[in-house]
Amino acid sequence: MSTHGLTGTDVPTLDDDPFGHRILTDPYDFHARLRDAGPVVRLPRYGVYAMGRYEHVHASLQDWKTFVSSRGAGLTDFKREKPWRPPSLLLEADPPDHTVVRQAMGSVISPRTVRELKPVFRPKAEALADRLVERGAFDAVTDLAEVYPLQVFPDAVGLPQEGRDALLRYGALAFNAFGPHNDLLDAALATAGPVQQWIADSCRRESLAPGGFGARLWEAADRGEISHEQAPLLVRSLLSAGVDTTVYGITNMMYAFASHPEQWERLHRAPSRAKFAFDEALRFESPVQTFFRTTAYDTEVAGVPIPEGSKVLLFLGSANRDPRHWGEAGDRFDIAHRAAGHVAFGMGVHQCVGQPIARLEAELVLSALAERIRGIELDGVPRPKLNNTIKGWASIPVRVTPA
Ligand code: QZP
Repeated sequence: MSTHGLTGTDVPTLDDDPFGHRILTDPYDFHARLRDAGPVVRLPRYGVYAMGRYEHVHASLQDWKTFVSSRGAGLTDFKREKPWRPPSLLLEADPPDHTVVRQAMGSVISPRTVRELKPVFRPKAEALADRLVERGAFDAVTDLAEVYPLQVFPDAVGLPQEGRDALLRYGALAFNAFGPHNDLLDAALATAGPVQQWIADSCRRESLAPGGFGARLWEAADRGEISHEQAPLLVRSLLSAGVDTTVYGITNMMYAFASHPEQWERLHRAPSRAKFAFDEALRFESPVQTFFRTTAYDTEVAGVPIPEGSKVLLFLGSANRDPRHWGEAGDRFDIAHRAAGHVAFGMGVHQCVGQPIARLEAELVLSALAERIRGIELDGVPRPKLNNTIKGWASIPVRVTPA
């Protein structure tokens, strides 16, 4: 670590590449160095600032006036460079514009509308759990985490049947695009054309089945809550943020359990803890590891000056293990932890609006498995899946003992 003078104050500097394969594969040593280096650190490789401690990540997420989203939640500063797609009206917007759109999305995805999905989602989780237990050995990613969300979510949105494989590829593209233009983004861009076309087509009113989240967003436009020009972009937000996030959330939860069999035994004895176990898994290995804000004016965090127009990389996955907040237990997966307050869903005005759907999917899958499975263990070496923003696994072979 070196220090670099900026307006008279020394800002710690780290030369690491947080978007390189090594740190994306196993970020936790880097997180500890980032937190120990200081509350605000410079990453000269990308000309950005970074925060890894819970206190400052949390505070910056709440402070939407200073740390704006309208200049992009990725490395690209929308004020200076052209975004790769028209900006999201939700993610890449600030109040008061954001507030209107968020309200419309929040009325479509409400605790009530999501509660109505439970009887639709539950039997599919139970049927899948039955099949997997029957097999005894399966891949927790390709046979479970990549399967279940796609069995329920596209139908809930009302998407066309044909071409749904574009959803995961679009997610990989969108989440890589928050990072630098590296090999991972290049690989996603190579097949992006038809994927983006399918997404755009699916956001049109004619494509969306009645009664689904997509149609309901168009109805919100009919009621004047949003404009008809905004409706397809809000549907696009569902498709950008609603698939990979839940796939990786279920993936990482299964990884946490497969690598901590004693925690599974506790869950099996009390499957109603599934809800809390999901939060602990999100805290322990956060699917969305990082995203950016941009400073709207010259500011200061913990005495460190940050000039206007700086990109600030917030390490959610690091905040969620920071021993300054969680104690030494922060690095341990323990379903008895009180994981409340984690920032895996963000915090503040942008906190995940789809959260009730994600929770419903994860809890149904986990409780269905917890009731049927007494023991779980790794049955091979898990293979990581690399992405500039979202952390997960390509394969997690497991073996299970039926209850
Ligand atoms: C992605 C959108 C963790 C977030 C970056 C996930 C996300 C949220 C919203 C959108 C995309 O509105 O397109």
